Amino acid sequence: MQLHTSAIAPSPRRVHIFAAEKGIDLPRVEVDINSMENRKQPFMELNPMGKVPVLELDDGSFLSESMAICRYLEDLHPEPNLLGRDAREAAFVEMWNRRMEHEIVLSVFATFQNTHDYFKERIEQVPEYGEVSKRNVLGRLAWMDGELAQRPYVAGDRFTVADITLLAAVDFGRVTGIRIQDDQQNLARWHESVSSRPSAGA
Ligand SMILES: N[C@@H](CCC(=O)N[C@@H](CS)C(=O)NCC(=O)O)C(=O)O
Repeated sequence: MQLHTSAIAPSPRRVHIFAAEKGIDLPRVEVDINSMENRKQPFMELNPMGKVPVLELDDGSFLSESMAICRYLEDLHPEPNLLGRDAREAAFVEMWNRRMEHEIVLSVFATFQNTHDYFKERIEQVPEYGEVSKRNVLGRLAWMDGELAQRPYVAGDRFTVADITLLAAVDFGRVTGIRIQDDQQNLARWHESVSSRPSAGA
C-alpha cells in the first residue's frame, strides 16, 4: 500500500494526519502538482480526476477521495477511532465532517482556485466568485467560533475526522488571506489544541 500525494496540498494532508493519528506508516510517492504531473499520464490512469491523494492498494487498484481513503484506513486500523464508536456518534461525526467539507472546504478551494495565480492555467477563473467564496468562509468561521464555545472539538468532546477536515481547511485558507479573527477565541483555542497534536505536522 502506498499513497500518491503532495506535501503542499490540503486534501492529502487530511489523509496524512488521519494515518498519523492511527500510527500507520504509509509510504508516500510525491506527485509534483506544481508542474501539473497530476494532470498528465501516467497519473491520470490512477485518478482520472487528476487529483491527489490516491491510495494504491496491494492488489494494484487505486482509491481516490480523501474520505474514502480515511474510511478504508479506519477499517484496517480501528484504533484510535476517528469516525465514531457507535451508530449515534458515527452519524454525528459524519454530519459535522460533511458540514466542514460542504460549508468550509469547498469555499476555501473555490477562493483559491478563482483568485490565486496557481490556478490561472488550470481552470477558467471567476475572481468575483472567489471573493464571494472567501466571504462565505469567513462567515462560516464565525459560525464555528460559536459552535466551539459549546464543546472542545468539532463533533463533540473528542478529536475526530471532522477536526482534521477543518484544520486542513483553516490552514490552507491562509494562502488566500483567510484568517481566524482576533475575536474568535473559541476557534483560536480549538486551532491551537489540534495544531499541537503531533499528527498536525505529518
Ligand atoms: N475531493 C477530493 C479533492 C482532491 C483535491 O482537490 N486535490 C487537490 C489538492 S487539495 C489537487 O490534487 N489539486 C491539484 C490540481 O487540481 O491540479 C479529495 O477529497 O480527495
